[in-house]
Amino acid sequence: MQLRTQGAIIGAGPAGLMLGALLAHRGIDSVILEARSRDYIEHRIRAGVLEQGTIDAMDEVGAGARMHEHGLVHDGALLRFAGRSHRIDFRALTGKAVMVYSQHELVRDLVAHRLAGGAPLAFEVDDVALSGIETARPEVRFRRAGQAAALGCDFIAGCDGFHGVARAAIPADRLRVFEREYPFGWLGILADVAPSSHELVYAYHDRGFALLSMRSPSVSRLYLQCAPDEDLAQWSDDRIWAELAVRLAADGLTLATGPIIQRSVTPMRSFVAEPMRHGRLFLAGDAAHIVPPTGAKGLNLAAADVRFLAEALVAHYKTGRVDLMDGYSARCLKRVWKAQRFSWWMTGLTHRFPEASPFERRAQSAELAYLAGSKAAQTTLAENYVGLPIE
Ligand code: FAS
Ligand code: PHB
Repeated sequence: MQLRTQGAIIGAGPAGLMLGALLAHRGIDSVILEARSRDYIEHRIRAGVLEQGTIDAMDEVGAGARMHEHGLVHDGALLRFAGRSHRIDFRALTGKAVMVYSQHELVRDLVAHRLAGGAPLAFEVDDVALSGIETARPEVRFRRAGQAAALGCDFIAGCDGFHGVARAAIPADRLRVFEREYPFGWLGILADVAPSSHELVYAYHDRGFALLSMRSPSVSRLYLQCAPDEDLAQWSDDRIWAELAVRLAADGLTLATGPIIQRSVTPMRSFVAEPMRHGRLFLAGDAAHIVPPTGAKGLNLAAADVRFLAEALVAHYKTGRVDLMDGYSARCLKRVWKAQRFSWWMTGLTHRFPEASPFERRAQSAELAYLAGSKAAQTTLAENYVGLPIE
């Protein structure tokens, strides 16, 4: 079956869905091809913090109603170490806030918005293959329900995440990869219990990092630093709660516990593939970069990429301009590398590195203490956390 569209989008995660919505909003048609089922992507628990730019994009396309209804606006977060909490007041330091709203809810909103608008979104496709990306007539071949199809298009957006196929379509000698593996991962849980703090708590402890986050006033999301290949079978509910209680202990906090309804281990890496464009193929989101989730940047970087890409494609179709397309990769990478630096710094500040020397441990403690007492240091953290201005 031969199909035709202006933009072929591979992947229905936040990047692909938001790109499709931004393009549709400006009258440009696209087809989104997703490997998984609708149910799977709408229940995949991942990120939880939205920057204002991501919120604005949801509002721009008209998919923000549920986000504003259920999202939790947070004016600050707590940094906890040596048994004490220190509040970083985002609103006072930057005039901005963030919103806690689960990625899978944002995906659900964008899927509903896409389907309501009648734009094509194909689930459970497989054997996706790109061709002609160095020509003016690129093509995406795929199979769905046993039927082979070919989608002719003007452009392909590789929004298929770190393990997708789009990045691999760029010749290896044209791609430069930068990466760092961390000697730990995060054991994450979703628990049916009210959060023990109204704001996120990032905790450094000699036993390792812990994060208290949330999804609603009655559902908590918590993480603890673990080995990158941690065996979840070794972690009973009681053991998880006991370890979180030790690492998050401070100021007499009592950690409320409850039924754990989801658990996973996420390895930690920093990764950037340059450039983010090759011919008619544009990479966006995790297909091009991965950050350690400590800075809550992954989802928000994906949103920024596709806002830039949508702007470039709209300018091309409406005015014939190609400069924004030609400048897409450089513009994204400026933001990506600042987010990489912040995420790497935030991870280094709050995690226990097994190979750290006694000197490095003292220096880490001193940096935490300096941050606790310095408005300038807290402003630096806050302006990166709430999201740097779009350039
Ligand atoms: P995604 O990976 O979300 O979406 C890619 C989509 O492409 C998927 O739906 C996939 O099924 C599809 N796909 C893949 N290959 C395909 C193919 N060949 N054909 C068609 N479709 C294909 N970020 C945070 O900020 N905070 C967090 O706590 C956090 N936790 C995370 C936990 C995990 C386990 C992972 C993997 C990531 C986490 N992230 C977190 C980062 C995450 O939120 C990403 O930044 C975000 O999902 C990026 O969105 P996309 O670029 O759309 O990629
Ligand atoms: C989350 O709520 O899942 C979350 C929040 C902040 C982070 C990472 C994850 O830095």
